[in-house]
Amino acid sequence: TRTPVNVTVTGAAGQIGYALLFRIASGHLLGADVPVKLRLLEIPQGLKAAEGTAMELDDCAFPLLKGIDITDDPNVGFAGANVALLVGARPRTKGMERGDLLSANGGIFKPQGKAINDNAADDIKVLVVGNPANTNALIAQAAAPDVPAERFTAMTRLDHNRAISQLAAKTGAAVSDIKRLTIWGNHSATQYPDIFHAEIAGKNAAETVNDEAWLADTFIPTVAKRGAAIIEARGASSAASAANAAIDHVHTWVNGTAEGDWTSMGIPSDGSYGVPEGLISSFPVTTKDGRYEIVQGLDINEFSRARIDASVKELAEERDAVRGLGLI
Ligand code: NAX
Repeated sequence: TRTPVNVTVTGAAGQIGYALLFRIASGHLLGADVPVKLRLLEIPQGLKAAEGTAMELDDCAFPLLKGIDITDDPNVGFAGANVALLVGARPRTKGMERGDLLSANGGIFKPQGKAINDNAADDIKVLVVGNPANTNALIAQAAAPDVPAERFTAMTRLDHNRAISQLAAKTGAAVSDIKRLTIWGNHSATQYPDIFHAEIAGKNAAETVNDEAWLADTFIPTVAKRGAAIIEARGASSAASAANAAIDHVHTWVNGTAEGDWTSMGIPSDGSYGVPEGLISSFPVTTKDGRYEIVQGLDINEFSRARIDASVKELAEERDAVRGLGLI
């Protein structure tokens, strides 16, 4: 029998946590044959609700779930962790400036990065979901000098999935026929969903759509502002779809992309496509054997270049701001 994989989830008592934990425990994160141990990391006020969720997890009698620990101590929460999903974050509240937001999250992600550095397993893989996800990932990574930098990733898979769904709706294609879509840049309103290399049932997506006005004025803003539209409709931010994207991100990272396809992940740049080295930016990646590689050699047209550059500029500004605050 296989040794269970230790999966740590922060913000476990939150709404994404509630949508995420049951799918991890039922085998959707790593595979239907992979036993898991869950570690739920919360702040003290969240512990009781996390215990309630753990009771419900028990009540599912999931065959793959080999244990649940609950803690408010990051050193305990990340001890022996193979996979860490950093979901808990400090949301922007009314009147909060960007600097306040970045420093509040620095107060979470810097100590968590250090706790990962000091306690996690050697093969640790980290996904940051909590916003601002890319820069929070950068802060955690900087606090974990002994962990290879490429193990720190940020979630743009929800944006990726949203873009596939919008493109399918526009063209009448099945979502499963859409391949090679890319989200570039920051998980923010500046993100750039790129269909110039995407394929719909083997045909180029941009040529199939053949409508640059739709692309610029409908598709891109709909994908970028989808989070706000969900809040408007649901009265609460995306939770099940965000949890689903976190499952997809890690599952793809661990189990590989399909032949001929790729996915989008926020990862430390190696300088590819003119994105300054070290920024955690979304790229097209293929994955295999638990590793990812940036898809190389794509032609970037002027339309795409301007939008990638704008999002990357925002990432550089966030990095400079957290550097100024002494967080990296
Ligand atoms: P909730 O407010 O429902 O839950 C957050 C939980 O985190 C709370 O239970 C809180 O007690 C806990 N928490 C706070 N600080 C913590 C710490 N230091 N250690 C451990 N736990 C801590 O938020 P939810 O809707 O679950 O969203 C979580 C995060 O995901 C937010 O930052 C949100 O902005 C972000 N999102 C990111 C998305 C992405 O695509 N990257 C999309 C969905 C979501 O908006």
